[in-house]
Amino acid sequence: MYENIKNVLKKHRQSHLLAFWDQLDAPQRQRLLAQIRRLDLAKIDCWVADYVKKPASEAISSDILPAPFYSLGPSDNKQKRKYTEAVKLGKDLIRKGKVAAFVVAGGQGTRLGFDGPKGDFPISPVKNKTLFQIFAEYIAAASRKYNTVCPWYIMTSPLNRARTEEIFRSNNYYALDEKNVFIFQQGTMPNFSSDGRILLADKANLSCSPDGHGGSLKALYQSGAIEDMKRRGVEFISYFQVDNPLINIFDPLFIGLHALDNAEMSSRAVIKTGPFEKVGNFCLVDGRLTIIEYSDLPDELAEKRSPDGSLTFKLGSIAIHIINRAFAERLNADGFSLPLHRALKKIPHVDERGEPLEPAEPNGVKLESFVFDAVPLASKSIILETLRPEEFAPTKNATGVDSVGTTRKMMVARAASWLESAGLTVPKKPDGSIDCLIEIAPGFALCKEDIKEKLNQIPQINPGDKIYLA
Ligand code: UD2
Repeated sequence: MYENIKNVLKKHRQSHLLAFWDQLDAPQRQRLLAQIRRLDLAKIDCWVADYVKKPASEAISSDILPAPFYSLGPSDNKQKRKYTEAVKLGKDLIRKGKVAAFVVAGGQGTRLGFDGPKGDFPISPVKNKTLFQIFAEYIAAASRKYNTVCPWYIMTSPLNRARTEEIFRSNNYYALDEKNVFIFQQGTMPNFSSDGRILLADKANLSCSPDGHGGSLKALYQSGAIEDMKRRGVEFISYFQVDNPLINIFDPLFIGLHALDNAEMSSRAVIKTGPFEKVGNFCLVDGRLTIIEYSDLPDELAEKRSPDGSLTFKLGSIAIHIINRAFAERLNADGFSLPLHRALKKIPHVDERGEPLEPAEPNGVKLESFVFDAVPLASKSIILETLRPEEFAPTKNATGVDSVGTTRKMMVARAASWLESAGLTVPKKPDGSIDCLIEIAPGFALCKEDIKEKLNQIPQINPGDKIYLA
């Protein structure tokens, strides 16, 4: 066995993986061999050539146009009827238990200075609820509202699966039924030196990283989540990211339009704040709907303007999708693979003498896939615009843009706008900013329409108040 693997590694120029063999005990040797056996070395040779050794400078097509989309409100009477029909259908599908929630939560809170799964980060403005708790309360409230069971699938990574499970257990699954919460783990990819050698984390273990949120499509299948959905009769997967507490997980209009149009994977969009906002761009590439990440869109296209002065590529992807369960199944049955994206990173590893290295500068390459690269594989795909203040407040950074502070502020602003739309008064400072903290629990209202039924439960709000509506 050992000799055989040694020869195979030599053929693929990865012999160094066994460099410390003589220093390992029997269980370490077994573990290392098991890790090596799981590698698809022929594929890895291609990745090294295509992505690791050269920055993937994929020739970008010259045929790139802005993508068509459904705007916030219907454009004419015909579309108005369609939106009305879609809302009705969407509600019906939720009620019949055909829609599941799916959050990709493999990421850690590192960028927020938080040591743990990002989903455990406390974010709500009054009660300091964590992201996981907010989603759980939303799902519980939607299950009550539609008198159904909305199952929740949670993708973790090897970095945080055990901790995430522990968090859910110790919080009693946030009052959800444990049977309806399915936590699973995504796959990994080996990390490389820039000359294409797989790095060793220590003498007995390969250095690996989560395979990106694109790995979710395989992980859903391999974990048995898809099978579980099938058993429950789930047909639509509502995909969202762990960092966005404003997510409207079950939006009847979005679900209904997707279903009416027989789409396989659809997306929500916001109008970008500027040409280089860090979101994907919705484009038609050679006639196919494609999401091009901000870092990959050539500057001249990013900055291109229409005659009315607006950005030509104005639609930003906020990583909210409806994915048909059958689409995910089909991709897996076809043995699909998504393109890989390369990132130069600081990767701790052991050097050829077995000494641990903690690099101060990027020293290696991580490869990952992006879920939105599955959009062009869908037979049909729609885009529905959404209002940023209603549905998108990503918590990416400790301070500045897309930070803890901006997210909390947007949570208060959305709550205030819902109350104002019901005719209530929210105290403001002379500069127009909101002069109180308001938090609306999902159990109180899932959307602004729900507020109107609760008017008698809302106290008068005075400047400086902290109001929690539950
Ligand atoms: C993502 C999108 C960007 C835009 C933005 C909106 C990419 C490359 N870009 O930016 O276009 O839509 O979000 O907020 O996705 N995750 C895993 N496993 C992994 C990697 C990520 O579960 O291996 C999860 C992570 O926990 C998070 C989400 O995927 O929920 C997005 O990851 P990110 O925060 O790294 O994405 P970002 O900010 O680059």
